[in-house]
Amino acid sequence: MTSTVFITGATSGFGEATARRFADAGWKLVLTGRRKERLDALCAELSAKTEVHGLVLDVRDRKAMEQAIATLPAGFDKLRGLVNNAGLALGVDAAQNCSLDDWETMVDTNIKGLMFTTRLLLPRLIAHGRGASILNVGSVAGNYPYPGSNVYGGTKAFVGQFSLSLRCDLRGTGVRVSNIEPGLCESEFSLVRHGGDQAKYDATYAGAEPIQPQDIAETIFWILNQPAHININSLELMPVRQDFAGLSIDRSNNG
Ligand code: NDP
Ligand code: 8X3
Repeated sequence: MTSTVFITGATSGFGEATARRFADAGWKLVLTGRRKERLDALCAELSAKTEVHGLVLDVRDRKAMEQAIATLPAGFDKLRGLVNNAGLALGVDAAQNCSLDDWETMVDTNIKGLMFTTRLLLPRLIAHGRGASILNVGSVAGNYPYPGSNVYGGTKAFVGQFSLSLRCDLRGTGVRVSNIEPGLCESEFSLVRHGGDQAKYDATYAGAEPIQPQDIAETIFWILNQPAHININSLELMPVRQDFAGLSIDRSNNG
């Protein structure tokens, strides 16, 4: 039986690279994203290699998610992989200056979207059973605080704890759960975070030798292809040039 993987946020960055990696290996794909033109183009390209089903979907839209997943075509009823990748950060301002709308968007996408996708697809992963995997995309921001990580970091801490809890609930089903926690990676993530500001994007990556989406795709592919008796619980990866800022001290006498 051909393996199938469902990837959210396949229209750029990690999701797109991961779709290409699995297509090269002959897996069937269900790919999602909001940008229809990009999704259509990717599906058309990869359909030369494998069977691809594209879903133009906003992961925040619970009703649309329910409808789309309930009506997946025959042949996609058993999933070997779910890659919960769709997500975003908005801004790097201190909490006291942040937009509440931005915070809500991050919670709705990174927490609720991941929650909807997981719950709706669990029956198909359990139907596959032994060897199936849920791969959640967390972040180092869920493990270490830094100025401006506030709600984004909080959403990724949720991803880590939810992943561990899911493992307990899935005991006996054979379904595995992994959380990857990347540090600085070069993708549109930083354009989105900085409101499309190309100069800020360039400054983020200058001299940093960031991880590339293909590196993440390779990591995800490796995790999903571990022997069925092994669960990679979490995997944290950073560029060599990124490390830990250390504990800071305010000596301004202002607070
Ligand atoms: P990109 O911005 O390149 O990709 C994000 C993807 O998520 C896009 O395909 C986008 O598609 C999709 N997406 C965003 N919002 C929604 C939504 N509401 N509904 C459906 N799809 C959505 O960033 P990355 O590839 O870098 O990010 C992927 C994941 O990796 C995110 O969860 C991010 O938090 C995480 N991450 C990124 C790091 C980095 O440094 N780049 C490091 C650690 C983790 P569309 O806009 O078409 O909907
Ligand atoms: C994104 C990685 O280091 O920008 O999740 O927080 S970082």
